Amino acid sequence: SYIPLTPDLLRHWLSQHNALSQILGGTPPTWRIREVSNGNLNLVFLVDGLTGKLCCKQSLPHVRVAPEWPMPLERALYEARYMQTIAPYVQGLTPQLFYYDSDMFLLVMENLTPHEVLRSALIGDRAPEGFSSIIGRYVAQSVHGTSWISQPFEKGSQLLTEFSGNTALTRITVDLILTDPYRPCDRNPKPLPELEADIHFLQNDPAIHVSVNKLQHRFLTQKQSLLHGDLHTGSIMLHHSDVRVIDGEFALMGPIGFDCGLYLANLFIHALAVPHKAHFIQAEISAFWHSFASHLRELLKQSSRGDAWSLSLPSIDRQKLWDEFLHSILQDMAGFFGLELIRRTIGFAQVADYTLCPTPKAELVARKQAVLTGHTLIKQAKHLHTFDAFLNLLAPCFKA
Ligand code: SR1
Ligand code: MG
Repeated sequence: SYIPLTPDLLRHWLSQHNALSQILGGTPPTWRIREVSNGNLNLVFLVDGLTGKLCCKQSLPHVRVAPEWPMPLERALYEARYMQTIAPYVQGLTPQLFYYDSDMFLLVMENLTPHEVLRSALIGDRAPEGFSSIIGRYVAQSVHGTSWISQPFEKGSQLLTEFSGNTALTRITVDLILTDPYRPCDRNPKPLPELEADIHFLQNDPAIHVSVNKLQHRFLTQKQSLLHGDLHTGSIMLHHSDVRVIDGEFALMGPIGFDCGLYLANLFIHALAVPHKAHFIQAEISAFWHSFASHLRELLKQSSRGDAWSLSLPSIDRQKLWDEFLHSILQDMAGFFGLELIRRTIGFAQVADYTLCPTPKAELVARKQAVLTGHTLIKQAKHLHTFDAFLNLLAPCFKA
């Protein structure tokens, strides 16, 4: 039965699991076990043995960084399901899952040392160019493989069933990303005094509330594909060109643009915090979209098993269908990008990138740009027709 692990309890648990003990090699007392939890929610341990190593991740019955906030344990089950579901499509871009214990809510997976979390690599200026092309491919492959276009509708219905119970983490997203920043809420941290007017505006502007309401509705109703659901720069690890997406516990069926928008917004915040890296980040943002769009088009070309888009079309009409699909993803991406920018700047779960600002004044400028750009994107998303138009809305920050 469930008990939160300590290094010694984990040592004992691993010693009871032959296949895992064999990966580690040597005897249990020789295993080096370190707790390295640094996300908001879970316990994470790295285990080094004589011949192999493992990463063990366990749910806690509360939010790790806010113990007074209870949280159901089942998120580990959804993470395991997500990893198993998308592994066949994404060709090695996730860690290997070795074992899931449904009583302990414990995942045992590939230990990715010497990989580094992308956010830390960006902060330490160690991220190599071009990682976003790989993320673009990952999103294209994972959302295409789990869509209604690539598989019989019975499989899509099964995914809806398997992931619709992930309500506790979807509730976090609904509250933290789609609602709290736009209303007074105890979870929102006390803002810098100079941001109070910007926040007051966000919380009282009916025009932005109309757009946010529409994005809430799209998030909850557009069950296009299986999403990662929390694809930010802390959910990616890399070592040179080996890039892996981790932490799929927020997985749900939803609008494809949500994964795209969250990822790009987190990259963009890095550029706001470190303006001299604006060109590097702008290139990554473009690389993501071009890779995503070209991989998705290629996969759509090969799709033949879906019950959506099952009728053959003359080439010109097929192209038009794909253009319209990408266009709607672009618009969703822009809207969710705006929401993510705002919540990471004024909401409960902020990001470490802002600590790179050299002075309080520079941090204020970066945060104001994030709120303003987020606001603009949320309102303008529905009017965007091209990726260049999306980039143009970011351009004032890249030029600053
Ligand atoms: C209470 S959890 C806060 C945030 O951490 C996760 O990584 C998600 O981004 C969530 O919104
Ligand atoms: Mg996470």
